[in-house]
Amino acid sequence: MSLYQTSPAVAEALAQGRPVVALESTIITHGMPWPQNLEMARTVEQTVRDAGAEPATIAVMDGTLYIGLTDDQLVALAQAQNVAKLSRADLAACMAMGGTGATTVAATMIAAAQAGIAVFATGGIGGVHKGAELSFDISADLPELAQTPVNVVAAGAKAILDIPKTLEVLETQGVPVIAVGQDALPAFWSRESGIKAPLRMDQPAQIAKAFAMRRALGLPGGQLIANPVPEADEIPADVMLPYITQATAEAEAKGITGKSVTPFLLQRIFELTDGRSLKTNIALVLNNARLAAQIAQELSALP
Ligand code: PSU
Ligand code: MN
Repeated sequence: MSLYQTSPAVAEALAQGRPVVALESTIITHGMPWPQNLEMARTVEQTVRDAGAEPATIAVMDGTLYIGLTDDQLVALAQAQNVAKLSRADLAACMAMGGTGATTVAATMIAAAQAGIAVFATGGIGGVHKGAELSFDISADLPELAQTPVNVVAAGAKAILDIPKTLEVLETQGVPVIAVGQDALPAFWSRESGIKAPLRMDQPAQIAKAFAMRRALGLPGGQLIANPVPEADEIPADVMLPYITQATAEAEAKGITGKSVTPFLLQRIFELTDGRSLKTNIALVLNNARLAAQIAQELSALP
């Protein structure tokens, strides 16, 4: 029995050496409300196809790790209740026990690397949470970037995180953090975080070449590609700040910890902004999908 099940379209693209872009599923089950989550999942797949690559949404359903989901599976996942949120620690356990779970950035990277997919588009990665010096809440996404060879295209780090600490951990772990088209690290809903990104590359070909160079040097791990949300869709940082502060205070008051923190904050910010944060979130995911498809094309064109 094989370790995972690849959809026919993804298997064919991989066999022909055509560009493939991995997509995560936690953003569907824990990152956005129904029914916008399903609409986003379908639109992001179509955006990858329109940009010349094959999308591979990744999830565990009834114990099987799927690389590429059918539309029926997407519909089922988007509506499912009590789906597990799978990271490095629980991916194998969920598969062993026949469970159903959505993959985070870390688990999606692991699955993508297994299947030979080197580019992955998402919204935002997990990072170092505010107050981590007391809570120790640091996402498993960060060490994953240091050890699994996948390019993760995200809109920077969310301002619900401690961005300077997140950058420090990424630097310690040896992860290239590459801003695209600007010097500043983007801050998810906002284009500007006020912090300069460690690296800047404006061409997908440069990003692909840097990834290939790491491999040639025998360096493990991937790259974090920080792609700013389009200007028309951004919410400026000063507008977001009070909502983030309020949601963070509520999470603390309610004693929300561990895996529940990020989903709680995203849901509260969605409510506090009357849905505006969700529109921006969807726009930046689509923008990341387009860039990821370009990087995948450049990678598959390398010798
Ligand atoms: N950021 C988003 N939406 C999401 C997530 C992050 O804007 O859905 C998800 C991703 O799957 C990410 C995970 O890998 O949250 C990080 O969770 P944690 O902070 O518990 O590691
Ligand atoms: Mn955490």
